[in-house]
Amino acid sequence: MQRILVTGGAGFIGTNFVHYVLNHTDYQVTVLDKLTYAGNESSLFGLPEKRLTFVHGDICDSALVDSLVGEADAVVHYAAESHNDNSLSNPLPFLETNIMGTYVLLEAVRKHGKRFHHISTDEVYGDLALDEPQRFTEHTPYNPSSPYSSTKAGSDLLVRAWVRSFGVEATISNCSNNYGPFQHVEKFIPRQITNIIDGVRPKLYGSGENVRDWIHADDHSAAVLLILQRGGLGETYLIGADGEKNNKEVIEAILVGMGCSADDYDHVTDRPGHDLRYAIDPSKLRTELGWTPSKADFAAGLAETIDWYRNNENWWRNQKAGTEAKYFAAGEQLHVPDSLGLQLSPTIHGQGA
Ligand code: NAD
Ligand code: TDX
Repeated sequence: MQRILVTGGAGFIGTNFVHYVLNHTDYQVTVLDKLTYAGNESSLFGLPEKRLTFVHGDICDSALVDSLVGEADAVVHYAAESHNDNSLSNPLPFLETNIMGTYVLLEAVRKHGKRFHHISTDEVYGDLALDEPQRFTEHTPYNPSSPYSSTKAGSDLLVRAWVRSFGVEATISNCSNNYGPFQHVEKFIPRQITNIIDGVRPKLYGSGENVRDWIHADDHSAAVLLILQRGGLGETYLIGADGEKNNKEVIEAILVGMGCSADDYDHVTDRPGHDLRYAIDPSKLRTELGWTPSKADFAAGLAETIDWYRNNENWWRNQKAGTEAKYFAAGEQLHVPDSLGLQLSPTIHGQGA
């Protein structure tokens, strides 16, 4: 393998993957990215220019995709509309990019006979009860809840159909919640870190009992590279680092890690259809491909991530006001879950949700 085409390489996880590949292989990388509100070309600045080509374009542009796929040996497909809350207010771009964009890529790899790796999410499996002992496996039935996760599920099924019907050489990975540097401030962890930097209280949806299975983006990248190099064609691999935590625990850890009191946050309106719990059983990846996470210490990874946002304000500052305005326009309000029996508390510096 000489050249890989990375779609969505200016987004959070794609960027981390491009950094990882350039640091750990001798591959050439071409990034294809539309630079939506979530893409940031500056995340790729400073990487070796001789090994990295950036193409500004849309994965739905079949002529462009055809020519870039023709020049590559393999495609790793990260590009997507990725935020559940946005999919609730405007689902259409999710159908266009996640479904149609994946279709365009599949037709190109089919035509050119190229290796394809599709990046997906654990959310395709729906959610689990808090006390459910079985975690998600490659055999869990699909049961997506949101417009976002249903379009990701649809894209996975397209990949499987192109493998079976046309013999496309593809693999799929479904990963749990990522955290680390370069994540847009709309997402849970960076939103709270940057709120605290701005003197605004963090915002917890509902009661905060919802559980996410956190993995550092570098561990995700290492797993994807391994699957690309050694994964069985047509196979699906679940990626997770045994990192289950509820949202309340995470918000408290961020507050304490930033020198604030653990209860200095607001409960706000819950997300409609909010999935209760995700949890990955990564046994197949561990036993068949020998993957192990090297950044599974969440406290250490979180401290590193807090430092990154403190030291890179120029990277996130111009996303922040627009993101908070979007939450406000979507109707986010202070809300105390009945079960907590708490009083509403004022926000730091008088700023509300
Ligand atoms: P992100 O929103 O940060 O980045 C998405 C990138 O795709 C952006 O750079 C954007 O400009 C680009 N893009 C969007 N539409 C495009 C189009 N039509 N053509 C070309 N580029 C386009 O997303 P992320 O969090 O980095 O997620 C990347 C992938 O990983 C997605 O497929 C997502 O479903 C999957 N995933 C994410 C997580 C997570 O925790 N964030 C977990 C599991 C899987
Ligand atoms: O301000 C917030 N307060 C809050 O309590 C935000 C933004 C989120 N939350 C909650 C909702 C979720 O339970 O935190 C949890 C994580 O939220 P997100 O960061 O929006 O992630 P999630 O909805 O779990 O989806 C993520 O993981 C799976 C990614 O955004 C998806 O792209 C990926 O597929």
